[in-house]
Formats: sequence, C-alpha cells, structure tokens
Amino acid sequence: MNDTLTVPTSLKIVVAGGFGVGKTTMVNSVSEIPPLRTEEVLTEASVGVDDMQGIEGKETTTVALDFGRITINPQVVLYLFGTPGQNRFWFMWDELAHGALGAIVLVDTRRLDSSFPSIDFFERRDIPFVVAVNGFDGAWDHTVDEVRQALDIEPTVPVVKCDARTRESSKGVLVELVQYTMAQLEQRAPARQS
Ligand SMILES: Nc1nc2c(ncn2[C@@H]2O[C@H](COP(=O)(O)OP(=O)(O)OP(=O)(O)O)[C@@H](O)[C@H]2O)c(=O)[nH]1
Ligand SMILES: [Mg+2]
Repeated sequence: MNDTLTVPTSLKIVVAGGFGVGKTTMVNSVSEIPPLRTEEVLTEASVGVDDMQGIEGKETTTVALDFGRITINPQVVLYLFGTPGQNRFWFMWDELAHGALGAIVLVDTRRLDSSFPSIDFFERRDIPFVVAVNGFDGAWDHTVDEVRQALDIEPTVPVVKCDARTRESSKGVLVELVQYTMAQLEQRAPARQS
C-alpha cells in the first residue's frame, strides 16, 4: 500500500484585468481540463458601450466567468477563475474573488487604463497580485518599468511580460504569482502571531 500519497493543496486564483486584455485566452491556454467559458457574441449593442479600440477583431466577451485548472507540481493545484471584463459585470467580482489566494492582473499596454480598476480592487482587499503585460502580436509598447510607473503599484509587486496565448508563458506567470504570494504570506505570518 502506498502510504506516501500526496494530497495536493488547492488554491484559488483570479485572472483579472480590463475588457479584452486576454483573460479568457489565458485561462484557455493554460488549463489542463477543458475550460468552462461563458462567452456571448459582441453585438451592435456594444457600440458606444464597450471600448473596442485596439481589439476591433474581438467577437465575443465573457459574461460570467472562465474556469480552469492547472497542476503546478504534485503539491499545488490551481483553480483559475477568469473575470468578465466589462464594467457592467462588476457586481460579480466580489463573489469571484472570495477566498482567492492571489490574482493576475492582465494588462494590454495599448489600453493600460482599462486595468486600473482591477488593481484598485485587489489592493483594497489586500489580495496579492502580479501584473502580466500581454503583448498583443508580440508587441510590448512600453517597458516593464514604464508599466509599473504608469500603474503606480508598490515596488514589490512583480510585473512580467507574457503571451496569454501560450501555455508556457501563462504558466510562468502563475508560478511567479504563487512564489510571490507565498513570500507575502510568510512575511505576514509573524505579524499575525504577535
Ligand atoms: N495577438 C494577440 N491576440 C490576443 C492575445 N491575447 C488575446 N488575444 C485576442 O484578443 C482578443 C481578446 O481576448 P479575450 O481572451 O477574449 O479577452 P478577455 O480579457 O477575456 O475579454 P473580456 O472577457 O471581453 O473582458 C481575442 O480575440 C484574443 O484572440 C495576444 O497575446 N496576442
Ligand atoms: Mg473573457
């Protein structure tokens, strides 16, 4: 009998960011199970409501959540919850973030401002997050330092480049997030005990 069986720790991670920054793309590229997607076709009704600049080819949008799973190692399994990006779905965010260990805030450097509210959201709730700069068509219009300055985030918050379409790149961001989050938790632990 195998009495060394490891039961992995399950951690909840939120994949957030503004409208059309690549959240659904990231959950899909990295998930080892067929991801749950709740997308609707963008219609004429979006005109004037959703900012389509830079993402004119976009045909669908998330209306509830994306869900996926990835095993980082035998001890750690991540459950990924992708948020809807449009402002009219803000009411869902508290539910999605409930019990989350950490978050990825995806940004598109052509539309940095669309991810400001996500950063505010996690800062206010003291949920550790990393910023992942999604290079559309491989182009990062700004350096990591410029993005950090523009977003006005704490110097300790990691900012990494990624391509949400590729599994390796998306997994790299998740590993960065888990390491950062664990370090944050360790730092906070003594304060909790005193
Ligand atoms: N060229 C390129 N296109 C990308 C990349 N990431 C996402 N896309 C495309 O950008 C569009 C938006 O991606 P989504 O994954 O739907 O974005 P989202 O953040 O889930 O969007 P909402 O749910 O509507 O907020 C899609 O057409 C993707 O195929 C990327 O890294 N490079
Ligand atoms: Mg989406």
